[in-house]
Amino acid sequence: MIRSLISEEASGLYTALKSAMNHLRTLTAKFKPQTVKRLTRHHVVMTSIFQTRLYSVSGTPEPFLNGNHSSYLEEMYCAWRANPKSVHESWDKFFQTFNASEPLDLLNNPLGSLPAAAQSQNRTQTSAQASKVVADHLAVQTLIRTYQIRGHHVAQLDPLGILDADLDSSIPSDLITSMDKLGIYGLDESDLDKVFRLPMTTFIGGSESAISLREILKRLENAYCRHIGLEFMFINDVEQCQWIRQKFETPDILKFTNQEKKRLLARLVRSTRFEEFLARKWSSEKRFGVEGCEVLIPALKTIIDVSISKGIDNVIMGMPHRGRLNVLANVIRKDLEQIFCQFDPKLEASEEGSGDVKYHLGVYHERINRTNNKHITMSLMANPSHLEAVNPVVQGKTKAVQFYRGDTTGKTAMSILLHGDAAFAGQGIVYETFHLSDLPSYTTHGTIHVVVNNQIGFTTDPRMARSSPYPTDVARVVNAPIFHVNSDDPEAVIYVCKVAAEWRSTFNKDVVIDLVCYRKRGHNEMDEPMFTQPLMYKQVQQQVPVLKKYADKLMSEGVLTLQEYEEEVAVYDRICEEAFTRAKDEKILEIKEWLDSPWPGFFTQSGEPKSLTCAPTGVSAEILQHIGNGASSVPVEDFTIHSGLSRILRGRAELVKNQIVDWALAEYMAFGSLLKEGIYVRLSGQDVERGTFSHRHHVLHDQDEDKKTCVPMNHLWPDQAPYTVCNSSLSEFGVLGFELGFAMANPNALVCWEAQFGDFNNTAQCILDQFISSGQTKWVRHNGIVLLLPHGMEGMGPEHSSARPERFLQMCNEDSDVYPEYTEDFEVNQLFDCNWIIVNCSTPANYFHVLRRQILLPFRKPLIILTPKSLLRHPEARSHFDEMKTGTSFQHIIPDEGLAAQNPHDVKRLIFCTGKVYYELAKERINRKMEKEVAIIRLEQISPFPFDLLRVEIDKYPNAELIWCQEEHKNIGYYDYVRPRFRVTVQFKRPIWYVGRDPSAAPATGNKNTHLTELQDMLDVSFNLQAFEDLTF
Ligand SMILES: Cc1ncc(C[n+]2csc(CCOP(=O)(O)OP(=O)(O)O)c2C)c(N)n1
Repeated sequence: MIRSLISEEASGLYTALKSAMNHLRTLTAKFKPQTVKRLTRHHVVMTSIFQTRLYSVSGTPEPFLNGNHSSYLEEMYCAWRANPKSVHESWDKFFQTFNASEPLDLLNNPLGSLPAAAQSQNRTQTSAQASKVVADHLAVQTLIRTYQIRGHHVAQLDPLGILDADLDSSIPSDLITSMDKLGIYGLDESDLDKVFRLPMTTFIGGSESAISLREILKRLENAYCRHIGLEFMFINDVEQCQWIRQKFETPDILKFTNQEKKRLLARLVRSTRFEEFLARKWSSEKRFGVEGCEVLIPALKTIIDVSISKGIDNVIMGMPHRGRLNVLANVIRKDLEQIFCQFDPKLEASEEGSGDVKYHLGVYHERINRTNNKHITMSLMANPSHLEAVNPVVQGKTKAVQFYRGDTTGKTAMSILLHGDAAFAGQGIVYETFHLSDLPSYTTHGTIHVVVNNQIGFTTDPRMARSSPYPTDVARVVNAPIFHVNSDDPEAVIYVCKVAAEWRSTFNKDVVIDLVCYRKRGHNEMDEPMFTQPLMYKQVQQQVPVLKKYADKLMSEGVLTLQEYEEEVAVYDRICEEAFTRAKDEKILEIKEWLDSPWPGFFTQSGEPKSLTCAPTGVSAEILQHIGNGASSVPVEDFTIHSGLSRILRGRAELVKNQIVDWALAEYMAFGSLLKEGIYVRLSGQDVERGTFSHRHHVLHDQDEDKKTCVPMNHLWPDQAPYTVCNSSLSEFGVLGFELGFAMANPNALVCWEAQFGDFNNTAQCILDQFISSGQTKWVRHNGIVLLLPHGMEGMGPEHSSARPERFLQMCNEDSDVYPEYTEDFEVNQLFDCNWIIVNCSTPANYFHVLRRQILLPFRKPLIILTPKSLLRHPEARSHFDEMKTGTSFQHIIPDEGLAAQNPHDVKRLIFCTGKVYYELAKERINRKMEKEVAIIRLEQISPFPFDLLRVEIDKYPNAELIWCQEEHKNIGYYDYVRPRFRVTVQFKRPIWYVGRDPSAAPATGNKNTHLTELQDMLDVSFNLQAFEDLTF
C-alpha cells in the first residue's frame, strides 16, 4: 500500500515540484533579500507566513509533497536565494537547474525521465542527479517525521517486556526496523553514509546542520524508540511541537550530573523502603502500595521541584488509592507517625469524622522545599473510592486558589492529578475535566497528569479495559502532549517529569506523563494476582526491583559506593523505626489534622463555629433600591442591547419603582448585597448567564459588536467584591465537582451551581453522594456550595419536571422518628447538625434570604434549592421590599395569613405543601370560596424539618384535618420524608393524609391532558372535606 502510494507520489513529484517552484519564484520575488534571510532564520515565522499546514494526524499516510515538504523546499529555496553557499551543493545545483528552466514542462513525466524541454545531454544529467538528491532529501525528511509521529509505537516502554504499551505488537511499516525498509523511501543501504541536510523541524543534529543517514537513524531511534515514547505531533501549534522536539531530540540531552543521580537514588530509597517497612510491620493490611512504580515518588518530587523553580508555591494534588500513603509520607511529607498510627486498631477516632483516613482523607501542609529552599504549600484533596471523581474538585480548588491570590495565569498555584491506567481510560469524568482545562472561567492554566500505568485494573487486562491504544488517548482531545516512559528507567522518568513541568510553565497547558510500570502484588496486598494474570506475575516475580537496578547502575558508573548506598537505606529505615515508636503514643486520631482546605480564622482554634447564631438577613431599602436600579439598566455607554431585553429591563425598573421583586430581582439583590459586603459570588452552570428560562440576563451582549459584553452586577459599587457568572461546558459531574472544589478554598464566597433542569443533577450523582452529602461526616470538611435545581410539574413531560427531591431528602442525616429537643438556638443548631439544607422557596423574598443566610451562618453547609420555572414569571410570585428589609429573615415555613388564620378553630382542613403547588391550591381555594375552612401552610425549608414551627401551627388549628399535598407522584417528591416527621410532630395522635399523584416510575406524564387531569384530581381531593371521612389511620 505504502509502496504504491510512494510510486504514485513519485510520478507526481515533478508536477508538484514545478508548481512549488513557480509558487516560490512568485512569492520570493515579492520579498526583499532581507526578508528572505529573516525567514530562513525563523522557520516558525516562515511557515506561518507561507500558511503551510505542518501536521497531519498520526497514522494517516502523508502525501509525499504535502505542505510539510513544500515548506522544507521553501526553506531551502529561501536559504539558497539569500546565499547559494548556505545550502548543500546538491540543493544549489537543483535550484540553479530549476531557476534556469523557464518554462518547465515536467507534466506527466515519471520520476527519472528527462524533461521534454531539455536542450542538452549535460543539462539533462544534472537535472536528473539534482532530482534524485531532492527526492532523497524529501524522503529523509519524511522519515524523520515518521519517527516523530510513530516512533512511540516501538519504544520499549513495558518494564516487564510482555505487553506493548499501545496494545499493538505490529510495527509501523514506515519505521526503519530493518535496512530493507529503507526502500519504502526510495533509499537503500548505499545511502546510509550520505550526508543529508536536516530540516528545521528536527533537532537531532544538535550543532550540526547535516549528518549521515546512518546517524540520523541512530539519533531518531534514541530519541523516539527507547524508554521514552512521545505523542505530540497531533498538536496544532508549530512552536509547541518545536519545543518538544528540541527537548527530546537534542543529542545527549538525557545526561545527569552525579549529584542529580544521587538525589534520584535517595528518593528511590525512600519510596521503596517505605513500602517495605509497611509490609514488614503490617503484613496483613491493605496498603495499595506503589511497588512496581516506586519511581512515582521521585517523579512527583521532580515535577514539584521544577515547578517551584518556575514560580509555583502552591501545589494542589488529587490521587487514587495506589501509592497514596507513600505520597503522603514522601511527597507531602506528612509526619510518619501520623500515617503509621492509622494501622493501630486500638486508635480511637476523634469526635468528628468517620475515620476514613488511610486512602481517602486529604492533607494540607506548609513546608520548605529543600531543593529550592522556598516556602511552599502542598495539599492532597480528600477523595472517595470513586476513581477520578476528585479530578474536577482539584481543578475547582486550584482555580479558586489562583483566583483569590490574583494569579490570572497560573504562575503561582498549580494542580497535579494522578491516575490509574484503567480508570483514566474508563471514567468519563476524565474527559469532562479535560474539557474544562481551556475554558476561561475554569482553566487552571495547565495540569500535570501522572498515570501509574501498571497495565492492569484490579484483575482486568488492559486489552479488555479499553479500546484506545494507550490509556492516555483521552488527553489528545485537548492537544496535551503525552509522554510515555518506562518506569524501570528512572533517569528517563525524571527527564520526562522535568520537561512536563517546564511545558506547563512555558505554555500553561495540560500534559500527561504515562509511567508504564507493573504492580508487584495483587490489587491490594491480600489479593492473589496469579489467579487471573499467571504469565504476567511469573514475570513480575523475576523482576529486579528498580532500586536495585539503579543502585547497581550508579555503582557500576562509579557514582556511588556500596557503603554509601547501604547508609542511605539505613538512615531511612531508622527514620521509619523511630516514627513507628512514636506512633504507639498516638491515642486519638485527630481527623482535623487531615483537612485539605483549612479556613484560617473562620472557626475557633479548636475548630468550632465562633457562634451559633445567625443575624437577620434583610438589608436596607436603599440598598435594595440601588441594586434594583443596577439590575434594570445598562451601566456603560455606547452599548446596544436587544430591544426585547430593553423591554425586560424597563419591566424590572417598573417593579423596583413599586418596591416589588420577582425571582430574578430577588436573586440580583441577594448577590448584589453580598458583593457589597465583600463576599465574592460565583454562579456557574449551563447557560446561567442568560438563564435557561431567559429570566436572568446577567451578561448583556452588544448587538453590534462581537464579544462586547457587560455584567451590570460588577458595576454596582466601586469597592464591591467581584462577581463571576459563567456558562459552563455541557457537563454536570465535571462542573459541579469543579464548583465544589472552588467553594472549598474560601468560606467567604457564595458559590452556586445551577442545573439546566433539576433532573440533570443525576449525572453528577457521584459528587452529590460521595462529596456533598457526606463530605463533612467523612472528611470534616464544611462546604457552603449552593445548588439551584429547577423543579416543578408543569406538563413538560417526564424529562424536565423533577429535580428528584426525594433523593436529596433521603440522604439527610436527621432522625425522622425523634422530635428534637428544643433550645433557644434551635434553628441554627439544627442547621449545624445537618449534612445539607434543602429548601423549596415559594416567594422571591425567601429565596433572597436563604441565599444571604448561607453566608451569614457561622458555619458552612451545602444548600440545595429547588428553584421554580413558571413561578419566575407568575404574577403572584412576587415579594415586596418590606419582606426583605433590615430585620427580616428567612421563613422556614409560611403560615396562613388569610381568613383561616383569623378563626383557626373554624378551620376544617390544614393543607401542608411546598413550592409551586401552593399557588395552585390558593387559587382553587378562592375559586371554591373556602378561605375560611381551609388553611394552607408552606414548608419552605424542608430539611432540616421545622418540627417546632409546624407543631405551633398544628396546635393552632385543633379541629382541622391534616393533609400533605404535593404535585409530585407519591413515591417521588417529599411525602416519604415528611410523613414520619409529621407523625412525631403530632405525637402520633392525628393522621396526616396524602393528597397527590399516585405512585409512578416516571416522574411525570408526557401527556399534557393527563397532566391537567391529574392536577385537577389533586385539587378536587384537597378541597373535598369528606375525602378522608371514613378512613382510619
Ligand atoms: C468509579 C469506580 N469504579 C470501580 C471501582 C473499583 N476499583 C477499585 S480499584 C479498581 C481498578 C483500578 O485500576 P487502575 O485505574 O488501573 O488503578 P490501579 O489499581 O491498577 O492502580 C477498580 C475497578 C472504583 N474504585 N471506582
